[in-house]
Amino acid sequence: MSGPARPPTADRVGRVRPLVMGVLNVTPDSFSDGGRFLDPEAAIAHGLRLVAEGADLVDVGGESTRPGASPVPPDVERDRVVPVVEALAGHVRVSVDTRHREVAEAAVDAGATLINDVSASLWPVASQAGVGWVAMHMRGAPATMQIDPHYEDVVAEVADFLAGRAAEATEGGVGEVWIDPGIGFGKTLRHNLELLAGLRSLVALGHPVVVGTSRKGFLGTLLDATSPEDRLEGSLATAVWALTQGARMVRVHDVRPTAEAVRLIAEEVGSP
Ligand code: HH2
Repeated sequence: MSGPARPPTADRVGRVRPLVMGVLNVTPDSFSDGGRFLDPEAAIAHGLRLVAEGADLVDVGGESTRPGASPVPPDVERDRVVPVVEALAGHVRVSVDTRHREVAEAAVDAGATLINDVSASLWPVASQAGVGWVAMHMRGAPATMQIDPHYEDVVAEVADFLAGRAAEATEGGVGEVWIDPGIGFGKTLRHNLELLAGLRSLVALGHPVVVGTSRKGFLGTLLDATSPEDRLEGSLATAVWALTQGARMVRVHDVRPTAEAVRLIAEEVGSP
């Protein structure tokens, strides 16, 4: 069983419009929406709301990967995501946000057609199932990744890592490979900014780039916004920045304003 894979939407001059991936965390502890959608009915209702607001994909996750988060046993994670994926897959393209093979496999069986993989290791599952794969860069593991991350040249190191994983996956038969710099995953504020400034180096690798800055802590630091809900302006500004640098998809909590901003820059400002 697989969900309807929406074809890329071309704008009126025939270019492919960037995509908006809506975040749906079926967890008690995600940094922004944790605890709000642990009940499957609430999660499904929110997923449908994201679709109505303009999400091209809904990204369903059952384990928080925020800095310091404790790992979740894969069977618990699987039981959280599967009913939600199953219910949403008939309405929208669904991705599963996981670093566990068994969860990815179960979600694909339930209708997910994209594996959003913060461990950048699950391409064999995508290859086997004939679905897409997102390789995200993370330094270390969520529990410890923010303890003094260090790079000589963060943009070059992240680009090298993603190029390697994407090449492996492509050779391994994955037809749709996305790459993601993993904003906030084992990175300081400066690393995050350098990656955003250097996004074109990732775009130049030739794989579609997805970027997730939505409501993240570095925006709180920069804009003095303690609560994740107060980071909309920073989330929108960085999403638009990423798209103007060539990213093809943004992963966001605030779907309606982002979808409006995307439409505005892709269809109006970008093609007068
Ligand atoms: N960020 C988060 C989770 N998954 N996947 C990709 N591809 N890119 C990202 O930047 C990314 C991601 C973290 O955000 P969130 O899911 O809202 O929080 P939590 O990990 O606490 O559930």
